[in-house]
Amino acid sequence: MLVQGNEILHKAHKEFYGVGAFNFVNFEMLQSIFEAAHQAKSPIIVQASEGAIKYMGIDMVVGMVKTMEKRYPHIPVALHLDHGTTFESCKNAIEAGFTSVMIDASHHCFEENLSLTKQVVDFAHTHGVSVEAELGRLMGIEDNISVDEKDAVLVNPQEAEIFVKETKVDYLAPAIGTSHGAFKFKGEPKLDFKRLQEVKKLTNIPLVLHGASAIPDYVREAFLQTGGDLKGSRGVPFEFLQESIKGGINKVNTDTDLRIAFMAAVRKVANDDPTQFDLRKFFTPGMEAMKKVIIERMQILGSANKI
Ligand code: PGH
Ligand code: CA
Ligand code: ZN
Repeated sequence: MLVQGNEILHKAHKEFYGVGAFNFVNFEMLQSIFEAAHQAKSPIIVQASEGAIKYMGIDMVVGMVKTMEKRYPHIPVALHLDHGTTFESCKNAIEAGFTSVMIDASHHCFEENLSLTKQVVDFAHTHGVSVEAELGRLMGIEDNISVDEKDAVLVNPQEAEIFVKETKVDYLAPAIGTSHGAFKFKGEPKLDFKRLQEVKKLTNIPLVLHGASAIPDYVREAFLQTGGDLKGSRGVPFEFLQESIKGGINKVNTDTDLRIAFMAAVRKVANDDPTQFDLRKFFTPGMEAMKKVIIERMQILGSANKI
């Protein structure tokens, strides 16, 4: 059932678990996410970035999700715009049928981020759609980074409190040291859990972790074994994901893990049988590989068996 983001995340917030927000760029990813949710009995958020919307067309994005939610009516699902950059982009998504949008204005100054977020919230709430915003910059932090440097890139908890009060945003992504993609940390992984707890205490709303892919060893290995190159890749360890959830994270954004798992399986078919050109022979194992990663994640985040 297609529901607004709040419906899924308020429950997660109250019961202290995390819900995977999985990016998709095609039917295969979407199908894997729904099938995993079905098997793990988990609610889901499916999200499309502006790039993904450009790639598929917004009518296709919404059409596919509406078909899937009919196919799996027992699964609570929200359709979310990931990293919306403008008011128009959020408005288009809302009018097309998205039930949740992110306005990402965190690269602007605090006042501009606040006023743009407020504008999106005012519009979204009159349409029954939930809104996510971001504070701070997504960036790895290292042990030897100074307090000043940390303060320059990570969320400021006092600002977060003001921001949430003034904008009435539904959920917030506080930067605590993660980044997008396969190369999140140069040395040992490090996140600012104290800052996270502080933000949770002062805002008391669902919080979002971006750049939350773990790149589990078996996924990296599968990619490397096919001749792929991911040298130096490092994700957010599972223990860190669980620690984040204890600190108040409820929406856990995941894209990279799915891409690597899928492409490792596709590469394997290509290597094993150079004569193969039936797309389904590549994509079926790709979907199986993604599904495994997603189910494992649902168990780790605590959203499994919540429906
Ligand atoms: C993400 C995805 N999407 O908004 O934050 O992060 O690259 O870690 O999957 P990953
Ligand atoms: Ca941002
Ligand atoms: Zn993100």
